Amino acid sequence: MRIERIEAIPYAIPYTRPLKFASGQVTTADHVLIRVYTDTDICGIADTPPRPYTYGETQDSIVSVVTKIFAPQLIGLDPLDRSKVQQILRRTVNNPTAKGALDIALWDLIGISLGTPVHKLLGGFTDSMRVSHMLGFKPAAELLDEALEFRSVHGINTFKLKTGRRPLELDIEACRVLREGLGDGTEIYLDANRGWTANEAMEVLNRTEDLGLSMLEEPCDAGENLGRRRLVQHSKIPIVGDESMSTLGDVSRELLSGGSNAVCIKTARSGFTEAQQILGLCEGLGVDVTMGNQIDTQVGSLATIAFGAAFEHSSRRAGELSNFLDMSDDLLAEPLQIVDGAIRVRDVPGVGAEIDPDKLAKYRQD
Ligand code: MUC
Ligand code: MG
Repeated sequence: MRIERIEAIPYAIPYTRPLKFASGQVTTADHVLIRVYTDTDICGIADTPPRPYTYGETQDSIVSVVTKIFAPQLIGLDPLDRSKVQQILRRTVNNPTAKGALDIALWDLIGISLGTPVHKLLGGFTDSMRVSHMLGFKPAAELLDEALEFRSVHGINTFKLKTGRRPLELDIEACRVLREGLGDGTEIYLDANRGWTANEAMEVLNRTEDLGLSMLEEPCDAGENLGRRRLVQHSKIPIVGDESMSTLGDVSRELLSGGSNAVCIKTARSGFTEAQQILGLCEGLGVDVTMGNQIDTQVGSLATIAFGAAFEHSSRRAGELSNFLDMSDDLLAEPLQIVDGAIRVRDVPGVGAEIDPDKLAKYRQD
């Protein structure tokens, strides 16, 4: 089997519930659908979310790097030669979601060619993942209404609250209102997307100590080395690295230097191959992981589920898998279902992201 052709299709689907956070906001999913075709007519699929404020990628840059830099080097290769593919992708710096999507599309077509679901090829640990829902910036009362709705309608009992606002009281108040309204049996953790300084984050942790928060993600810029290390040393809850550690090298550097002591794994930027290496590193070091969300579509969320469910270490915690519900539509032919707070893997060959051709025709921008 040889890679014959690679497509990068820009498309745009509006959000019904735009998400705002400390580093940016999304109102439309201006993503890129990647399709890798082989000489056997098998095609692998993946989604890329451009996040200029996180990785410097845009919809145009993703289309360009995939079609002009990566496709010419990958065409003709056997998709099973995954290390060769990785070597080629690594030769170009940055562009993490473009690389991640190419890797996922290759795993997808390998799974299809073997007639095997990718979650089984990767590890086959379980067949579903508990769901954590991400709450964007909103007044505290609206946050609580959204969380209560997601808990009663979808059975979701874990929430990641976007924080990193100033004055700090805004987020402290939101934490308090959520805890009081949701009760002690609901997991709540925070993601500041580098919005605070390390000292501000310390103050928030001190002032929310009684609220039973479980983790704090990217409290400040990881470049604030000493402050961040001090925070990690003094915090009673794990300090999770997300955008400060988008490669295996970054993860090892941040863990070893004490910049974080838990890791958010995102298949959108690491693909399955590097995500597996990061997971192994974390497991070996005794570091917790969360399966994160790049504000993914259903196509992207399905990839996170396939990976997260494949291993014990990645399926322990609830994965961030529900923000596709904030979109007005999606490309997936058969919508994802959250039942009793969990999503099942697709028991079909590959990752299982079958695209609805009419929806793609409607939303594509090229
Ligand atoms: C997160 O965990 O930081 C924010 C932007 C994005 O693409 O993903 C997030 C969620
Ligand atoms: Mg994050």
